[in-house]
Amino acid sequence: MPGLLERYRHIYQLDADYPIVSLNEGSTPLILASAVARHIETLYGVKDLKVFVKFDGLNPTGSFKDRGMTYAVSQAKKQGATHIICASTGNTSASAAAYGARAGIKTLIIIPQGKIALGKLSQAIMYGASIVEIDGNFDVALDIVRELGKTGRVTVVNSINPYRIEGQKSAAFEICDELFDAPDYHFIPVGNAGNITAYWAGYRQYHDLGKSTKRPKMMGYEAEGCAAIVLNKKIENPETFATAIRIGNPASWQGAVDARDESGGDIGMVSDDEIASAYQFLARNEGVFCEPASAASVAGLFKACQAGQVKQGATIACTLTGNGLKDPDSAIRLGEADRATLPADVARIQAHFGL
Ligand code: AN7
Repeated sequence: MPGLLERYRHIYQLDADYPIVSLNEGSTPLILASAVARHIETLYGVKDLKVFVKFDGLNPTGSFKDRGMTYAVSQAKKQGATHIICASTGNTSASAAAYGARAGIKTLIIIPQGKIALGKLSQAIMYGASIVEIDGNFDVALDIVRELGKTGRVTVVNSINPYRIEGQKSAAFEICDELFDAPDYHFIPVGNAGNITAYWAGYRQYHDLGKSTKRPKMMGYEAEGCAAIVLNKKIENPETFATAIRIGNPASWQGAVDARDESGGDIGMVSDDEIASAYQFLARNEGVFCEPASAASVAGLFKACQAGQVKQGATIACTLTGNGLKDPDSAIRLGEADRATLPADVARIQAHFGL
């Protein structure tokens, strides 16, 4: 498959000479999650759900950020930018650095020190970005990026750049194309709230174009320790082990509220324990290894079913925003490891496995 700007060129209406910077992002699998549906029926009695996970962790840099970055960096290139800059909890910086490298544009990154999953940091290093770690959280880093953007010498590629949201809409197009209609509910993690804003714009646009008969209820989930939108106040010291969504003052706050209200959906919060348990459930029962923040969507689905918010027989899409390999530390810390160290001896190993 070509990248998403090529795939949806008719919607993005790009000129023939538009300089697309692509790593063939998008077209990620929409995987039927029948173990999730069975679990919900057993625990909460909601029957006949068709649950799909949109595994955006299978993008070129391992997260959904590539969908927006292909467009933001293409546009930066078109405008002759020499530098792009972003604040990040990790995935945006990995993606920006990759597309920057591909475009021949220098990438500058500001990240909270010690709060970036190892895989993401390794990506930014390998792609050759210039990295500054600060003694401050993502929200502080984004404020600094906004200030540096005002110099006019760098192009900001955080989701305050409208091309990011435009590119990320494509995930909603793909889901509708594959299901031949929109789902009834869409569950998604919420950090800076760009992605929920983008999906809602995508679902609206497809509906307006007559490509779907309905629009889903948008169900967004923040981590409990940084639930700014749910609590309707900025969180000064956001905390969660799902570092990707460790954000206390979401830039697209209003977009998330509009998505919720216009779709008749909800923004809720899930605890670190609920996130960790969905994270494990997906790996052990579906064979899908996403990163912790991504599992907030499925944790939210469990919670909404328990609360009676989901109708029997519904079609449900859950975005899994990032790849589990991004954060090996969390996997090794939280996975229920069945591990042993034994001598290299057939009999001993046979006995250990009970064969
Ligand atoms: C895996 O990389 O904000 O609500 O700087 O990496 O659109 O912010 C990451 C966010 C969910 C939240 N899941 O999406 C960044 C950054 C994963 C993420 C989110 C992020 P938004």
